Amino acid sequence: MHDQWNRPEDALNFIDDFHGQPAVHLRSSAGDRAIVLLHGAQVISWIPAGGSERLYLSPRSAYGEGQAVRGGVPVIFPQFNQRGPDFSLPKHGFARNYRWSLDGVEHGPQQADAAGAARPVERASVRLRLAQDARTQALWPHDFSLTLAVSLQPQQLVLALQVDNTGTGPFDFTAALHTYLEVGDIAQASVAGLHGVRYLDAVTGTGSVAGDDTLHFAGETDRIYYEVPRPLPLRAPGVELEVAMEGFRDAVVWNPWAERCAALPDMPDDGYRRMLCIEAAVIDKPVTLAPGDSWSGRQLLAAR
Ligand code: TA6
Repeated sequence: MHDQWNRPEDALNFIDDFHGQPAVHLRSSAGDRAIVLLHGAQVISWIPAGGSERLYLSPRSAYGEGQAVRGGVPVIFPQFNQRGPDFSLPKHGFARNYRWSLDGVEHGPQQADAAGAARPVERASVRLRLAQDARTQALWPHDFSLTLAVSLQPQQLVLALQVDNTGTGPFDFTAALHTYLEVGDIAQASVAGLHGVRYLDAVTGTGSVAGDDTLHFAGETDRIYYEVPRPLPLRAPGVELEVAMEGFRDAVVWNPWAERCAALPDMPDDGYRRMLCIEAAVIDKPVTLAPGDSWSGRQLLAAR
């Protein structure tokens, strides 16, 4: 399992506390920084070198066993929202609600400088893992291994999710990286690259094909874009970001707007103004995994 990765114990050097939760702090030599909670394997901060925070994290989020953190990058598995394969599962599955284990860290070939002092490295990565236990079996009777590798690169954050079927029967799943991005002012934000992409408007329940290339925001938005063929550039005041994905065929764009946001107990009433979710997802066609098979998908966030 640990190939080029260092042993999990090495990662303990990078662990600190964040709202009472163990969190891995990654830093590259160029000065890029990220924080990843063991809870949910949730990235809750990404600051490219010389830049500002790119992820939105609610100041009213809960932190604790069985709870979902509101912001950063929640990992959604084995079901997106209530959209298949199993309606009895909790909304958005269970992966975001539990603490994952540390599977390894990658912190470069040589860490010490001439004086023997530790120095940060060009790339920094952490890998976390979740497998079935009594709690997951009670909700979803399958054996699985879920691995999230978080790689901090110059001006880029790469999240790679792998699902392995470690059991004796097949299973289906839908999944997402439910990425909350900081946009400063949602009324001035836009997402491009959508022309000709088929989508479901989950607010109205209607399907359509995007006529415009660029989506602007003036109210509640909850859309699932199917088979997205190209990266999606996000623009907002002080924000230029490209959101790309591999393996994940679908993308979700979500902002709850004022009324729904006010109804969320873990969001400030005006929190919707600063956030936009652009999610890498696999929803339309659930993935079926035979025993021994695996699936993987990546979301790549590049600061411009
Ligand atoms: O990805 C969009 C969505 O499915 C919305 O419908 C909205 O409910 C959102 O996820 C957040 O869900 P949560 O369970 O985290 O409140």
